[in-house]
Amino acid sequence: MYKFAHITDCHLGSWRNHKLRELNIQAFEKAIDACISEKVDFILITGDFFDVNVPQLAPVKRAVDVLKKALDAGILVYMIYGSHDFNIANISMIDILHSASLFIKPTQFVHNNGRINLKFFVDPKTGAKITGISGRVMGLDKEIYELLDRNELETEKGFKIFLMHTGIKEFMPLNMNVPDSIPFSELPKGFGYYGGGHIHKKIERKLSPFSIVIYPGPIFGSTFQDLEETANGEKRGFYIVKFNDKLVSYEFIELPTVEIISKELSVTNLTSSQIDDKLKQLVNQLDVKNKIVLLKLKGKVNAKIGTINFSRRNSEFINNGAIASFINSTSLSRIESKSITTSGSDIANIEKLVLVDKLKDFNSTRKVKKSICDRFDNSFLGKAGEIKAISLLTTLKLGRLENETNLNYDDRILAEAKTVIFS
Ligand SMILES: [Mn+2]
Repeated sequence: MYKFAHITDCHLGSWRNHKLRELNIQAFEKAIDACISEKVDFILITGDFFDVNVPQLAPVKRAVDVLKKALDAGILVYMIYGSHDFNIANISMIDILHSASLFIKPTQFVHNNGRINLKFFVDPKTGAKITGISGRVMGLDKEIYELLDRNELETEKGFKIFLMHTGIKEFMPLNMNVPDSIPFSELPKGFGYYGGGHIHKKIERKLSPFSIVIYPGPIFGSTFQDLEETANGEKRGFYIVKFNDKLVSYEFIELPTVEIISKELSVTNLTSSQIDDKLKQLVNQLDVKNKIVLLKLKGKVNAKIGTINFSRRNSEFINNGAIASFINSTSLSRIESKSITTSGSDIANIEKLVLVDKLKDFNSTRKVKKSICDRFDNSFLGKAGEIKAISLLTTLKLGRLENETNLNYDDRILAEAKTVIFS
């Protein structure tokens, strides 16, 4: 009897918050350590190994160290790419790891009379026959599925594994919208194991006693939504699967994670200070020590959302021992948001008119010292405010540099925006 592990959607390097980034990498390290102590024969990774195609080097080094550890223990890693891993125009970090033979990419195919023939990679130790299709940005892998010569794959003998980084329409959870999923009919039949990535949820679908489709879901998660779902009971981990010439058994290995407090606050009809009072109350009430705090504000409010000091409340949660705190106000809307009608000669002119109009009802009504109010007014109202608003808008419109990661881009724009605001 043999066994393999199936890990997916590691998104290494994700999270700007360094504690969350660390927890994510640790989850991967724990998963590989478990594979080594369980003495699995090989490991499958089904894409989104990194969060961006050129990640920061610190997480890359950690990833390389861990992959090397598995190789040194005699465990081969088979990996397909996910939509996050690469960029069609450039060389990606994952390509460099592949060039260094840290993993095998079982996705070779040839075009043959308008059809696509996928090659099997035979695992030297177990004889398992592995093939797969990498995920493509914007679901461009769909074309490969459509042209696939399934018959050739289906007649191959042995224990066969198919790796994919795409959803399968029929098997997606009802509440999930995965627009670029493929129909199950596009997959070759008769494989012992279909290993999926891309879907950030754990899905098991038994097709017959000796055939199963499994999406392990991410090892930790890379978005707020992922963490929200973890808080609501979604388990995070990976699979260990046993087989001989057929599928024998499969087991989900949960990776322990930190506790997440996820709350939705309905703040309909409240004013800014009433919303802030609610938040202060939570700061005092909740035991957040070593937990992640996710607060989502919902409703139509009477408030100027911009005047609520969310970052202050976030830091208070952190001071009380939270690992990370996020107050999400993107679902809030104003009861009567005033619309502005204007006309101008070009975009820049219209933007300027809108900003000037908006600035008219902008003032420092907060309960702070007069000297601070005066400084604020001198800097943000009237002509000075107009210039600041326009240059801030210009800064926020700056594009990403070639090969700049999301993280570096965000940091640069934030730094430039701060310079505009505080100059
Ligand atoms: Mn993913």
